[in-house]
Amino acid sequence: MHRACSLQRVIIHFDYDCFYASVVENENPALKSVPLAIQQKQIVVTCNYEARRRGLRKLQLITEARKVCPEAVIVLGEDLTRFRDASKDLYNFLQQSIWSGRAERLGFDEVWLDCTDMIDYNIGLLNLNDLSHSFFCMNKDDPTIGFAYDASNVYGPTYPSSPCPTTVLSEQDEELRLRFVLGSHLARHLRHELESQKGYTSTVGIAMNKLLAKLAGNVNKPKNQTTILPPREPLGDPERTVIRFLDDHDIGKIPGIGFKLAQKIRAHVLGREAAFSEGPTYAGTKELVTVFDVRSYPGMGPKRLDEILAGPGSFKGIGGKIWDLLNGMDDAEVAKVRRVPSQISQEDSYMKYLHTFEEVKKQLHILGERLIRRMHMDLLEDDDDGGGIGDCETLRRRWIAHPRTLRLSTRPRPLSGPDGGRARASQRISRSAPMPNFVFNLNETPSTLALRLADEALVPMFRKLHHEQASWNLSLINVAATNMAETAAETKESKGRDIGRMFRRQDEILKDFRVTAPSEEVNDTRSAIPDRSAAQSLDAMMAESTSDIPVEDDWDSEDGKSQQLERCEICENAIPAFALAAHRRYHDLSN
Ligand code: DGT
Ligand code: MG
Repeated sequence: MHRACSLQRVIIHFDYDCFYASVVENENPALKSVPLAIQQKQIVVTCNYEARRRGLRKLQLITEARKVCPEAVIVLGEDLTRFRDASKDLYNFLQQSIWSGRAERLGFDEVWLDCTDMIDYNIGLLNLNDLSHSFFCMNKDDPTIGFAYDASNVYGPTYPSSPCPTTVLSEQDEELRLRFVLGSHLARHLRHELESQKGYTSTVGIAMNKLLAKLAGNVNKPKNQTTILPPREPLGDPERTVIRFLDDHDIGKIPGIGFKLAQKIRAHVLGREAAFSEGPTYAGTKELVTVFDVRSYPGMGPKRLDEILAGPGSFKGIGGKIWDLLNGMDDAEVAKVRRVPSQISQEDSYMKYLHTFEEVKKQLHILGERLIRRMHMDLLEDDDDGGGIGDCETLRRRWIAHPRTLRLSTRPRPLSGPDGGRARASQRISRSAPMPNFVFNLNETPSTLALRLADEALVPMFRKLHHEQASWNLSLINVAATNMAETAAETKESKGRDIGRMFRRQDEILKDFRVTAPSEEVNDTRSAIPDRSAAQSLDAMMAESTSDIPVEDDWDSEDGKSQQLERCEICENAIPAFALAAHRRYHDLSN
């Protein structure tokens, strides 16, 4: 029953073309015609297509890139704010264009949309006698909103690229084909809207599930789309399109099969460990082991995969799950749009010691200010009510959620091993406290609020985490706003407490009594970041660059989720965050 339903789904996957470079180009259109590379640490994380034409590649060392294309414009992209903001804007645009509320992001530049309901509705509107003059309705409440299209033909490239003349589609596959014809036109429309309204081109895949939609997009890059068409049945038939499509892929390229799983499968098929290609960044495999190689390996199936993949980190039924993926089956739903992020965090990494207390405090202020700015971007919305007070921009905005907890995490740099070599990266330690209410005050600048946040909350938290008086050897500091309390109930009708309004009212009452200080000089936060350019070995640099460039999860970096440690204020031991409450009870009992 469930599988039958999932066969009907129409999923569209977006991958924005050379995303970071496009963000920079959109800020400065003159860069569109020149080779442009975006640098993080010592790596080109992406480059535009003009640069790619001249031999630049993603994840190339900057030194190499300068040799290959000395004329390339290299822009520093370590501050992710502009990319995050653009990503959020594009995501909002896409999710508002569809009906299902199912729009899921992956990183900053990929989005899946579940368009099944729109396709269902528009199939119902078709005049089967005149498919070439169809109209795709984008708004059920207003039948004039939408676009004209030719439903007798798929738009853009397809897989297979042309139908096999001998294949006769079953009635069910004919129906499916029509659904994907409509999906292909909807994808074209959304791509074009994204380009004309937002200035971003994208590469799109249209298929019946998330796995296939993502892989389909890779077939024709950039600025293009690919639709996977029937025949899709019968299951297990090698002529099935999906099987043929997947069979050529390297096993490691299948979403859901991570690096370690792929290595285990490769080792089983090859009968030995698969060799790696040497490289400073992602070490790809030298040896291609395709989905076909695995599927057709004697005795291969869910049970055998269970045996191969057993071990730490594997879950019950992993073999069946991976076997499904190898057969193009993926029942995973496209996640629903979330109104607010689960948490917001800002972090920076440091190459050098933070020697003095003033340096630490400055970093906490910088990160605090960035955090407050992000909270404004992600957690404020226009207040229709207007509040009726003043005409200042900030006064017309209100909080849609309040983070209740402020968390400070640091990552002490590991000591060198006995042989003098670098030890593996150490874990983060963190400390949480209630978020002070004053950060929700919209009448103060983020910089002013951040000074207070640093003085009154972050510095005391830092002191509790680190007892040394000076020369802190930290590789990272992260400040986070967590434990979101949504204020969905705080509508005009609601009786809930709206901290933003409370400050506004207070501001109105106090305005005649306020003494205004001369505006404070706001530092350029970027220049305050400790000097990263100090001479260091390439090895050290790469170790930093691979581990410290934030992983983009949610709208934030959060690579320390796995094992947060907090310091017990009584015995000073580092305790896993989840166990801290129980640990405190232990102290209570022993008193
Ligand atoms: P594309 O999709 O091939 O046209 O090019 P991009 O630049 O959109 O590349 P994509 O989709 O793989 O990644 C999206 C952005 O994420 C990209 O603009 C830069 C960043 N990014 C990708 N891979 C890495 C990585 O390994 N490390 C870091 N720090 N950033 C990365
Ligand atoms: Mg991309």
